[in-house]
Amino acid sequence: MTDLTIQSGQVIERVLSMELVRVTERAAVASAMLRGRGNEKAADQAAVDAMRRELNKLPIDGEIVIGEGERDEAPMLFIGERVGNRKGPKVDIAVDPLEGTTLCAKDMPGAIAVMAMANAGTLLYAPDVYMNKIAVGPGYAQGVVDLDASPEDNIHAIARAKGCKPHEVTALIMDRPRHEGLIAAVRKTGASIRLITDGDVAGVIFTTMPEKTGIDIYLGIGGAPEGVLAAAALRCVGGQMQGRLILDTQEKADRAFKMGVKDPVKKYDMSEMASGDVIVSATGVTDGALLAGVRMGKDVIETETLVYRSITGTVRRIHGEHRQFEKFKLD
Ligand code: VTB
Repeated sequence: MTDLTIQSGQVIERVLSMELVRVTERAAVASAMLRGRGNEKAADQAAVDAMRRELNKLPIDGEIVIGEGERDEAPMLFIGERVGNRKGPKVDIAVDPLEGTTLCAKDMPGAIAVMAMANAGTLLYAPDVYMNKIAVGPGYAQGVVDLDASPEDNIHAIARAKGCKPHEVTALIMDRPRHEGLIAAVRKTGASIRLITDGDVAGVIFTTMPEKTGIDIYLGIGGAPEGVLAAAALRCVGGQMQGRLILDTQEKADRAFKMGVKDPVKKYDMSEMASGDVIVSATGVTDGALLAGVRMGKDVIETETLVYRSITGTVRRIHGEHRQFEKFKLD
């Protein structure tokens, strides 16, 4: 067994966390080169290509379990694709090479490149459907909020736990017509709502650093793949999250079933979405409350990355200065 080897049940060797930083850094820089050009597809493709290239250099035997889509629709980083040099441990990989393609295309805050790596078979194989989610950061009693409780009850519970009034609570919700009722219910409590247009992986992670982001609770419906990535990050720092897939057509239910979802209405806890040792890396593409975006200097490209490890709960914020620009081209 080499230092980089993971055997099932063993700790993901920590040296790999730096390798993941490289992967999301490259994806972030590749998409940042197309930031603000109004072309979501091109920015996403650049991130996908860079991420795939870097993943394939890693000493792992990886399988994409959360990716860019199904095999026939997504030519790269599709669900089931094998990545890595096959010489290392078997791992599950979840990727969102450019989370917030619209944010990147419009150079709006909050686009990130993000991925998670875990022991094989430990990440939820979520189909590309919506997920109803609720999340709070660390420091609360287990079960303080619940996906099945009313928004009003959840806001009051958080206020009680914080020892404050509901109007001192801030919830983060995606700005969508489907959230009209949710938004009205939260507003009725007096709580403040920060609406975001996209990017709820970062939105959920905001709850883990309320002193920096001002967010106490995430509520609402976003992508299921994004839910698993967020759950993986939260597991590392000890927040709480629940999610339920929205399988509102037979086609979605069938697709989920094929991916192993036996109970279509199951409420997943964070530790069921990411049950093994996991490493999560996220690099900023555009500036945001979580991470600074890529800075394109004349001689230096700067990146900011957060890397999380569940085994120790360590979070590192890594400032990268990249000087060999040719490295960001095809290699
Ligand atoms: C969600 C959210 C993502 O896109 O998937 C969203 O989780 C799509 O939702 O963070 P809509 O269909 O309502 O637009 C993101 O915001 C970005 O990929």
